Amino acid sequence: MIKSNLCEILGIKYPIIQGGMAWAGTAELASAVSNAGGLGMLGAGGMSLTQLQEEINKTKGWTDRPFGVNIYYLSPDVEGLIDVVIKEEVPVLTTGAGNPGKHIPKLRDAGLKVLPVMASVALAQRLARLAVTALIAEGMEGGGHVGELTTMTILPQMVEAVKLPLVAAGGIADGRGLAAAFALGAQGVQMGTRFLCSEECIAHPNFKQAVLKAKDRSTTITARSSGHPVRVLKNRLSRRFAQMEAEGATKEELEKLGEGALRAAVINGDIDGGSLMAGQIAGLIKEVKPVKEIIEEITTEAEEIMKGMGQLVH
Ligand code: TUI
Repeated sequence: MIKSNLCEILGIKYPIIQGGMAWAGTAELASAVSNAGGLGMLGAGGMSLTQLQEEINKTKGWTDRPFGVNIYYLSPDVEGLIDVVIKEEVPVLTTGAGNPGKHIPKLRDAGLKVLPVMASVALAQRLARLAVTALIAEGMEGGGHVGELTTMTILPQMVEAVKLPLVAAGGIADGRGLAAAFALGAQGVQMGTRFLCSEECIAHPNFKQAVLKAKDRSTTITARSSGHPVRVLKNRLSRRFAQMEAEGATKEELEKLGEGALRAAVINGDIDGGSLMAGQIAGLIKEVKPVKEIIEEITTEAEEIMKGMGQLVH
């Protein structure tokens, strides 16, 4: 059985965290992941305070295991969302697309375990000094908001730079990815795209089918020039982004083009005009499966790979 320090720290069976996907990371998915032994996450990006409250209530009703909330730092009311998380005594918080530094003391005082998602070493070092629980190192293979480094390069550099448990994210969807993450020095993984294609995820079937149909080169990065690059499956919207950027569109014009597009993809299944956020590993995902099967297959496969690797040592 695969186990690591991360399991002890978070009180989970398997060292697998579900990416806190906006719109797709609802109570249905988060509770399924937690019930299957991973750490389920509610993606608060796009949620109002009341919606987050409702999703927390539902998750608590559907699982007795630990779960967390992901706060997207470009959300309009980050403070309000954090206050809901603290009031509800949610055990774990992850952050994305920004520097959570100013909130760390308050979150730690409230007893929360905080795992910021980081895409570069410098900010990770600053946060490590504020005594966060662990760091999630995310490579640009991942879906949605991304940095510039790959998982293969950011992980060992972060291992050298901080003395904290690390979680690998970006480009991981099977046991090979989990084993590779351990080899690079991580204590576990975070996966988004793989869980998007689970039975329990409420994402529209059109979106899931688009991921299943994806090949290795089916994703692209949009809106790089806005300062908020986002990895998506190529479609009409991504081509429109590329065209507008080539024509020198402003940050505001690009932001306007992206408004409501993630909701359109996840909820309405608009595969032409929606923002189909997904990682480069989409090409490996061939089937929508129950969360429990996904987790058990990945951990069993990683275990076999890691045992097999011993045979290479002479
Ligand atoms: O957050 C993510 N991925 C996301 S969030 C998201 S929601 C969304 N909705 C509409 C439009 C766009 C996105 C979809 N995907 N990943 C974690 C992550 N964080 N990747 C990179 C970073 C990051 C970037 C900059 C972390 C910190 C940071 O700091 C900048 C600073 O303030 O110094």
